[in-house]
Amino acid sequence: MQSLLIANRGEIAVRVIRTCKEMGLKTIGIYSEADSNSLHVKLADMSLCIGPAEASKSYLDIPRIISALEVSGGDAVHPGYGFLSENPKFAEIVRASGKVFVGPSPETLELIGDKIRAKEVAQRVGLPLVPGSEGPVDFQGAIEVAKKVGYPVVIKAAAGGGGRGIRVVHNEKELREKLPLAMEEARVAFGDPRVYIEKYLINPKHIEFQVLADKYGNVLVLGERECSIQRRHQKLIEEAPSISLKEEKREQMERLVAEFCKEIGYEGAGTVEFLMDEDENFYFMEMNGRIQVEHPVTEMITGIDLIAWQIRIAMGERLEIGEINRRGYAIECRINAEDPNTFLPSPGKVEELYMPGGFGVRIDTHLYCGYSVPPFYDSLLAKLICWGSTRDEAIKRCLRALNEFNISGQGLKTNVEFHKRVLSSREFQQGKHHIKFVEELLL
Ligand code: MV4
Repeated sequence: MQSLLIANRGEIAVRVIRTCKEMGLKTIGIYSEADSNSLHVKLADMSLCIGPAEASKSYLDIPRIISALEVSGGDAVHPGYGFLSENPKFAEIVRASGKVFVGPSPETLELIGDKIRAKEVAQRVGLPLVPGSEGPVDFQGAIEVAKKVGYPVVIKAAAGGGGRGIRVVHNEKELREKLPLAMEEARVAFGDPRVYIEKYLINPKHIEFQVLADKYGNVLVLGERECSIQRRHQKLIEEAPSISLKEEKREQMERLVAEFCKEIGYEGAGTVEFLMDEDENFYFMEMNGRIQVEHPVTEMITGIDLIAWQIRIAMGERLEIGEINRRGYAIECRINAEDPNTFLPSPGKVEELYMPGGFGVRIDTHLYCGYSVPPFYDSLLAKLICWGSTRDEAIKRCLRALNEFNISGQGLKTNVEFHKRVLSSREFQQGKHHIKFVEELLL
């Protein structure tokens, strides 16, 4: 492999390009008409404009991306996160073009995209599940299951995930009303009306395990990340390790996660997602077959470049990382272009930019002074990742770094102040936060 096309934009395109350069790979960028001034276009060895601003006609348009791959002569595609990263058809077409897809096989993507099939595998390897339906439910089945496990319950679309296609219901009347709507919604959104039922857990934590798996059945679990600070399924702060998890439990979960990955023939970097209740009970939710936004917190405590390993695995290299030494704590704050009051996106031109630095501070961003943040894509501007030898040190370093941040320009607003508020809160500092914390904080 000599060259790699990055089928993405923003900070993750920059992140992938940086590692490629260190590995001696030629980088090919693609961009929409709204992104011609993007940093990834400036950093890539060559770039191709693939279409207009709308993602459906550029970053989500498979034929246009495959054409760019052919024209540029790239050997491989890195999909980043979002866009086509977990699309089995895209992975299949890249493979059929004789190119390397940096990620799991189309078959594996298909499997984990079906949350019902993924849960069946999880059950088989002994991962704990939330009490609920076994497989998809019809109207009568749903009512029976809900009666058995008790309300509230959650209706989830088999083809959903990441918070898409989920609905909480509190009693039988509401279930009878919402179930047909949920099925219809799932059919329209995903072309798959199947739904399943789970008991709704109250105020759990979101904990996910990072894995790397090669083509030869070797699986490495690189510990967990806690991602409970979120709003409307958009994560805002992530950290590793979780302070709510004892070493024995961590090791037990890592063994089960490795079994799960072996069972599905997983290849590449992936994340297995759980909810955890106050008694350290884990419940399998889903697997994500991509690199995630929050991967740097794992990199910061393990010293392992996850993007480099994604690429090496795709090239057929063996996972040869002996003992992984984990050290200290890392916290990531997602700096978004959004109004601090309404949380609505507030893109604009970056006129002043000062970014923090110093010991234990990492920033992954595509921003530069004079760059105009386009309104067409997600509002992530930068990720501030701080390391500390203790969690308290990591929190203090994050707060210090946030105080140094200055991103300003016409119309541009950020959530820097929000992060200071969360990191200063007693709940976060004591590790008592859960997935409903931000909602409660804003009340
Ligand atoms: C749940 C739940 C409570 N009980 N399942 C949303 C995203 C998807 N991966 C799983 N989700 C949830 N599933 C049961 N049985 C609560 C959520 C949930 C959530 C999970 C993780 C992070 C943020 C969340 C926000 C709202 C709901």
